Amino acid sequence: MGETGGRVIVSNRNHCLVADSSGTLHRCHPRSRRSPRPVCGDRVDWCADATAGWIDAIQPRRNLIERGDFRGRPRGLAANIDRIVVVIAPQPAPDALLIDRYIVLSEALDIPLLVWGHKQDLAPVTPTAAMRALETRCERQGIPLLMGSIMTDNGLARLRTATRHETLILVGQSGVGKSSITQALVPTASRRIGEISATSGQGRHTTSATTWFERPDGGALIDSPGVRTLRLDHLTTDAVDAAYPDIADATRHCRFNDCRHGHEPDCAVQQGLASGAIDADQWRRWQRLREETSG
Ligand SMILES: Nc1nc2c(ncn2[C@@H]2O[C@H](COP(=O)(O)OP(=O)(O)OP(=O)(O)O)[C@@H](O)[C@H]2O)c(=O)[nH]1
Ligand SMILES: [Mg+2]
Ligand SMILES: [Zn+2]
Repeated sequence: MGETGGRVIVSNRNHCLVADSSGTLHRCHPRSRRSPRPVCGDRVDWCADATAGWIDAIQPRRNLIERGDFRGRPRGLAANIDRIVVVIAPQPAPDALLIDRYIVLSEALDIPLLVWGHKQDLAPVTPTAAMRALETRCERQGIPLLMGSIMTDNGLARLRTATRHETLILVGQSGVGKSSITQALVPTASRRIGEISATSGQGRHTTSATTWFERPDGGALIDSPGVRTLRLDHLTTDAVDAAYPDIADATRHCRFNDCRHGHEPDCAVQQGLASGAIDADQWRRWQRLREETSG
């Protein structure tokens, strides 16, 4: 029996779990070793008998989020996403370079991004300098930056409203609260995780697999495992420039086309750094990500 329109909700190395139209999970395998590997969020044609299931085809993707593996080769993480939600918290402290990596990814794929400042019950009364820099950055680049927590009533209401009917992927460091947010936005999530464990034979505490959940008010939410970094070797320097519009703009106003922005005369970047128009930390991160993506 063949079916269309299944949703891949988890994809492992050798199999994936497909939710059929009624939400029931089926463990499915690719037809062969060379078949393209489905990722979380894929729509697939699939079939199953009493003992096993197979993926016949992956339906065309609207987009595909990839990150570099340990050698920098792109690996699929999730597909068909409306918005990347970068979750940060006072604890563990935000990593500005990691946030920038997600901004670059969002520019490269043209997927809107939102920064969610979580665990506000733990936030200091006076925002840290890093937090203020992020606020300025988001404001200048039109990136929504919202805050809340699961400890306060309606703490996630702004996130829910700002992303109504969208398919979100929650990303960020381990322990910032992605799974807690998932649980708050999708009350059936823990039951679902139980079903996934039963079907795939794995238990879990911290999130170990990128997982799709239907949101009760429409749209979907993908919870992903926490990361330390996000390799972007497979992207181009254009995506980095798009994520740092102020710096990219300055580099176009240097006197020399091949300016290396060091000690050259009339370097617009050095002038911007001297006047404070360009943030020195941001400049170092731009250099680092340009280097990584130009190889
Ligand atoms: N104070 C406070 N703690 C929170 C809040 N939200 C979550 N936590 C706690 O933060 C810890 C980590 O939460 P998780 O949701 O597991 O974090 P995660 O981002 O899914 O972590 P990984 O799966 O490892 O990536 C847990 O102990 C939560 O109870 C919050 O709003 N305020
Ligand atoms: Mg988690
Ligand atoms: Zn220059």
